[in-house]
Amino acid sequence: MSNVKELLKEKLTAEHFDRLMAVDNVKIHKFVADAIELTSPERVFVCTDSQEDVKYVRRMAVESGEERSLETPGHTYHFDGPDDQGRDREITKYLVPKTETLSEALNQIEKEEGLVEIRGLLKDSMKDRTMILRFLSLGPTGSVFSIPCVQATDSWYVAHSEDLLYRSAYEQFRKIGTDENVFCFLHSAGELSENMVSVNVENKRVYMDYTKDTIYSVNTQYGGNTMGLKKLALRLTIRKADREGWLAEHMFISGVHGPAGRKTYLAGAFPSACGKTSTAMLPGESIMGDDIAYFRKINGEFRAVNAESGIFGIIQNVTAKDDPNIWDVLHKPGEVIFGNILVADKEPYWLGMGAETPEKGVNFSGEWFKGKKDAKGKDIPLAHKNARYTVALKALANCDPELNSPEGVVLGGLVYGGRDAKASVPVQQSFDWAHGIVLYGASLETETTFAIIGAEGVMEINLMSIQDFLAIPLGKYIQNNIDFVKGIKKPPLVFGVNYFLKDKDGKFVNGMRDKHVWVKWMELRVHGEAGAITCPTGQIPCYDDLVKLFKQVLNKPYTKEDYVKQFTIRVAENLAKIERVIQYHSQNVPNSPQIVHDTLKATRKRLTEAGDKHGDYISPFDLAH
Ligand code: GTP
Ligand code: SPV
Ligand code: MN
Repeated sequence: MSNVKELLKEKLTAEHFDRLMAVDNVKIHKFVADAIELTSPERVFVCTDSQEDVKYVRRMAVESGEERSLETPGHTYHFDGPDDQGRDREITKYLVPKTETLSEALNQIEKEEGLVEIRGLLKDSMKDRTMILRFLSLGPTGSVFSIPCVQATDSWYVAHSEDLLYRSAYEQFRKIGTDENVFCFLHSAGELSENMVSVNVENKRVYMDYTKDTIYSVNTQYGGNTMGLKKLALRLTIRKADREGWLAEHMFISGVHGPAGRKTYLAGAFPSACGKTSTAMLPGESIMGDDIAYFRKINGEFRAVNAESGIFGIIQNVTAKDDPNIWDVLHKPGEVIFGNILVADKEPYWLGMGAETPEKGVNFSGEWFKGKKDAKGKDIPLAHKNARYTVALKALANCDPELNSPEGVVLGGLVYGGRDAKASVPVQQSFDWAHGIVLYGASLETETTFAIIGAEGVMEINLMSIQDFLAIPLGKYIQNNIDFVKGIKKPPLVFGVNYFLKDKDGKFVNGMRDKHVWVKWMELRVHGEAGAITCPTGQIPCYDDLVKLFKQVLNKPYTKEDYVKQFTIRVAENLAKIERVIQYHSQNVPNSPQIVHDTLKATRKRLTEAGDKHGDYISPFDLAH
């Protein structure tokens, strides 16, 4: 590029050129000039933090046809194409320079080859369209946690969603240094159909140039593939956190209320569609975040912020009874974007909403009617399982007041959980920090879900629920977690949960709301106010405490039969799982820390010994003495 400023001056109107120049940063100017040269937009809209600009983006999302209005004021809906309904692992790749190697477990392509490919796909992609430029912050603005990000996109829907999900930071950008590094995201939805969905699905690509902290995304609209600040940024952030000595995690943060007005913050990692939002959304507790958390050590404390400020949440099974907080937001005037739901008479419907649903309407497949089949002859459901809603956290009555606090909150506990039908008990606490990181985090085994394109229900190891986003050696990442609490006065306790344990007949052993009891138990444990029974994989709750908590939290009786069914240690299933984890680490994590191997072997020994003594299924009552 000959002269960046000249090119920008030529392509932008005077007003928007001035807006961009007010952000005096070399990387941004170069990125925008290159993006314009590559994609050839008709015009460039530099979005500031002003209400006027934000309203304009919102209006254009509807005028462009990417979103349509629903009956309730402020509510809109958007569809992604039938093959664009979730994150797509296969087409998401790291651009790796010839001189470097990246863990084989990570999807990658040689950098020059990948750049040629994706830049070829982006060439002239914005002809006749507007390039929207947004300046946003990951983490609260004006904080040690903040990461400045620039999004360039031709999708008003993406720009609008990011307004609900992230902190607008144009004013912050005006203060950054000319050489400061920022994350840059370039997205084009590519060619669109009459229904305004990306049509070039075979050319869908998300390529990540971590050497430049720049990510390209094309021929897709689904949020997880397009909104730079969501999972695209997380890959870059994990590398940055690794360099700088902090942690970026796929975790919710929630303020759990304890006795006498006490509030204890918990953070938790679950793979996609395995329980983060549902846990963070528990009625009566306060929600600080539901997907991405950053942790730093500040003055010997373990402090956490939410990278985001909104929710892109799964709407399937959201009911008035189980999820009153979000139900309320989804039914009253205010800004909500529904994605991939069913619309009939300008009202939204979804799977498992606990209400009657219409026989026909419009969904991601176009006009829909009950019994409609796809090209392969499979029934098309009324809405996609991965249908989602997008709202700002501040729209929720129970949004945590510390959401934008620059120093974040002190964490009392960490939780790991996956979809494990067979082995893990519903809730347990580790013996210590490293034990929990290894046995509940680095050993997390889970079923694949509808949030990711591909087969559902396949068991896989998903380290700390973050494996899709890890761009550093897996063993290094585990070690960083283990080391993180050095110098922390009161490290968080570590818990493992499993909301998806099933009985012999394939039925879940717990109800949807039981998790509320588990988090209340954790809250008490953090303050030493509940007992526990030692079992081979950790410490489980005592029956009497659960009786009290079920009564207090859910006003439900809790029988000894419930307890035995849920907390019986399934020795053979746990041993089989440990074997798979041991094998996984020895095959796929060449630099897995020694403590991982030691902890897994010690667990195997504990399980074997307990099995020899008590048999294959150990009632928790047998462990109590
Ligand atoms: P991402 O946004 O993809 O990262 O997912 P998430 O971890 O936030 O998942 P979420 O909490 O939205 O839960 C996903 C699915 O799990 C929903 O379809 C819920 O209905 C289901 N689910 C949540 N909790 C439970 C539970 O306790 N039991 C059962 N059986 N299903 C649950
Ligand atoms: C996930 O898949 O973990 C999500 C949704 O939170 S996405 O935006 O697709 O990443
Ligand atoms: Mn997620």
